[in-house]
Amino acid sequence: MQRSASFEVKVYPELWKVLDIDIERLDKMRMVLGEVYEKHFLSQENRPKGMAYFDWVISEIHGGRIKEILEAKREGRVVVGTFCIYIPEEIILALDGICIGLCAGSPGTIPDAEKILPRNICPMVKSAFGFNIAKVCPYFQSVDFVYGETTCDAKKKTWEILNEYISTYVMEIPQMKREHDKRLWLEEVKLFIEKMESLSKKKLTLERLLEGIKIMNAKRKALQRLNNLRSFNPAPISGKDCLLIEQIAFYDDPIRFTKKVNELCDELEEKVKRGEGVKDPQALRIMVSGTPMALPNWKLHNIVESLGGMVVNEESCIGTRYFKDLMPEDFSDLESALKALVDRYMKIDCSCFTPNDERVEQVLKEYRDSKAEGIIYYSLAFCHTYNIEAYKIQKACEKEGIPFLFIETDYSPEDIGQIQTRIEAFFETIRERRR
Ligand code: BJ8
Repeated sequence: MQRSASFEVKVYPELWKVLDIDIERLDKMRMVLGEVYEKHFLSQENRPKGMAYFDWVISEIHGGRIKEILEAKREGRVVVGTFCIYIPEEIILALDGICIGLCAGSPGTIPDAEKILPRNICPMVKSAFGFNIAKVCPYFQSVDFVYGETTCDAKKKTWEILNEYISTYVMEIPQMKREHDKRLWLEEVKLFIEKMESLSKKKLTLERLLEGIKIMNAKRKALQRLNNLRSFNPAPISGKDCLLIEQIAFYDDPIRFTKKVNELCDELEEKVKRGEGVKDPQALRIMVSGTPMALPNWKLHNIVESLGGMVVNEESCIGTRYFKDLMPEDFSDLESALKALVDRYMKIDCSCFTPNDERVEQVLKEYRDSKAEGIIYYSLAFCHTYNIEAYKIQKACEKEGIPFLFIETDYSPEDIGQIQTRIEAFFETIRERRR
């Protein structure tokens, strides 16, 4: 095993062997991850002290958390791998399970996937699939099964093939939000409960569900608190660090994660009181809107912040779409709690829905709340729904006089220079407005 520079993503060869990991390859990947992390995260100036916990989480990404998960499995807890924020985590937690959002943000596993999947589909789907077939993700190797969904064509057809490698269940997500669509989804949620009950050998009760709801509400409130602090100028934390926390939210222990995010927010509130920020108050404030950026996809944030901008909001599933809506906590029976759960999840404004006009309103609201000065609309290549929906968002931005830039990209570094040039020109238009 090689050693990286000063920041090291820890090695766990014995554990990896038990999990049937391609050890040599994972070792190379963790070296690259360590170098990239050191370069882009640890080099930032005025970084809050509370980020030390999240640095530790990354250093333990291939072992520490895996050990916790395997220990939980030994206690009979069910571990579910997911790829979408429509999978109701409250239910998994209520039945004592663990929910892990699986890795899907690396270009390194795409060539593996392209041996089986077509090249011209979303890089997130290919990356995730590649992680599994190349056996380089300790999380994939640890989950009991994967719960996929029918949100987009690339995903739903890939699940059929993924099921040949790892047990994959699919939840049907309606594509409209009429009353009968909600009824259909409630039935799907009930099938999910049945599946979880049979594996966990536990029965979902109202009390259990309320426990799950409270854990998730606390986690979402902590993330809301963090996001709200970015609206101050100067912002007390960088966009890169916030994106990292939003990514870690999908696999860390939820109770510990919530505590650490709140501790970080305590520190940031003090910084705000003292008027301290991570960058000059003149830094351009940019909101990012669009497709999720799965770990370790930091490409756009790196470009924006290396050019002197500051990302102040992610209108994305790895961002506000995950935490903007809470659940009520007072129910008299399980059925009404499940109906409220359906209502909460149907507020997610993913572009796979039609019509999806509430997203337009939400983007404008988040733009105002975050005190951004321009929107970069981010779409992964071949994501048809987000790509097409850019038209409506752009039109709304033009009407409101909001500077708007559309970027369609994948995980490769090849277009970084071109994106930099476009963002520099975009920054210049924002500076013009300031004059
Ligand atoms: S709720 S955004 S997490 S589906 S995989 S749709 S990028 S082509 S991720 Fe998503 Fe759930 Fe919606 Fe959110 Fe496009 Fe790629 Fe499909 Fe994607």
